[in-house]
Amino acid sequence: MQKTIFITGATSGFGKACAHAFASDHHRLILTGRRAERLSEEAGILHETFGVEVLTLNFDVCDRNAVKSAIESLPVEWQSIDILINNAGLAAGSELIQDGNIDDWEAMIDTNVKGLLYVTKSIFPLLLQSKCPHIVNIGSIAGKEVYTKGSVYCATKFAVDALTRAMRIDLLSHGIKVSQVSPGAAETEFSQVRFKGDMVAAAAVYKGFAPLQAEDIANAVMWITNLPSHVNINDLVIMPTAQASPGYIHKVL
Ligand code: NDP
Ligand code: 8X3
Repeated sequence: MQKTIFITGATSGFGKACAHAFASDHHRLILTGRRAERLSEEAGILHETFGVEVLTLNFDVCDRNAVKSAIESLPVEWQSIDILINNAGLAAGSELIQDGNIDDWEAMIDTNVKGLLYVTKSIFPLLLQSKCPHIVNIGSIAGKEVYTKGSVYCATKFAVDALTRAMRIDLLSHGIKVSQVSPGAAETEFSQVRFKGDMVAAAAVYKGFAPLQAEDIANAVMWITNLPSHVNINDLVIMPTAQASPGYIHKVL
C-alpha cells in the first residue's frame, strides 16, 4: 500500500536517507527543512529515480507560525499523512554546563523539543485521516545516558524520550503508533553543526572506529514502519559495534 510520509530535516543525514528509502519503496513524500535549494534538488532526484510524488515544505521548526502555516498550506490531496518522522534536530556546541553558550541552549531546546511539539500538533489532524498512522521520533543514546559537555543536548533528547512515551499514552485511543529510534554515533552533518563548521573537530569524532551511517537508521525506520498493524516498536537503541555508551568508544588510531 502506498503511504504518505512527512519527514522533518530531510536535507541531510537520517532524514535524507529515510526519504531515499521510502521513495525506493514507492511511497509519497513530504520533505521539509530550512535549506530550500537542497530540498528541491532532492525532490527532483527522487521523483526522477523512483517516479514518486514529492512535495517540499521549507520552514524552520522553531517558528511555530511558520510550522502551522506550512502544514495548513498542504493541498487537499496531501492532507492525509500515514507516517510522521520527527527527525529535525541538532547539537550546538560541546562545553561544560558552566561554560555553556545560552544561544546554543536555546537553539537545541527550540529545535529538538519545541519544534517536535509544533510539528506533531499540526500534523495530528492529518494522521487521523490515515488508516495506519505512525509517528517515529528520532531520539538518541543521549536521551538515555548523559555525558560530559553534552548536558543540554542530552536534556533535549531525554525530553524526546519522555514525549515519545507520553504521546504513546495520549494517542492510544486514536490508534496512532508511536515509536522512537535512539542512535549512537552516526556520521552525518551532525558534528559539523555541533562544532560550527570546524571540519577537523567534526572528522575527529569518527576517527578510529566505524560509526553508524545514515542508511543504517533509515533501514531501521523502514523495518519499524513495515510491521503488522498489531505490532509496535516502542524504542530501538542502535549503536556502532565499537560504542558501548556515549563515553565508551573503542578507537584504534
Ligand atoms: P544532520 O545535521 O545531518 O541533519 C539534521 C537535519 O535537521 C537537517 O536536515 C536540518 O535541515 C534539520 N534541521 C535542523 N534544525 C532545523 C530547524 N530549526 N528547522 C528545520 N529543520 C532543521 O544530522 P543527523 O541526520 O545526524 O540528525 C538527525 C537527528 O538525529 C537529530 O534529531 C539528531 O539529534 C539525531 N541524532 C543524531 C545522531 C548522530 O550521531 N548523527 C545520533 C543520535 C541522534 P536544514 O538545516 O536544512 O534545516
Ligand atoms: C547524537 C549522538 O554521541 O552526541 O545524538 O550522543 S551523541
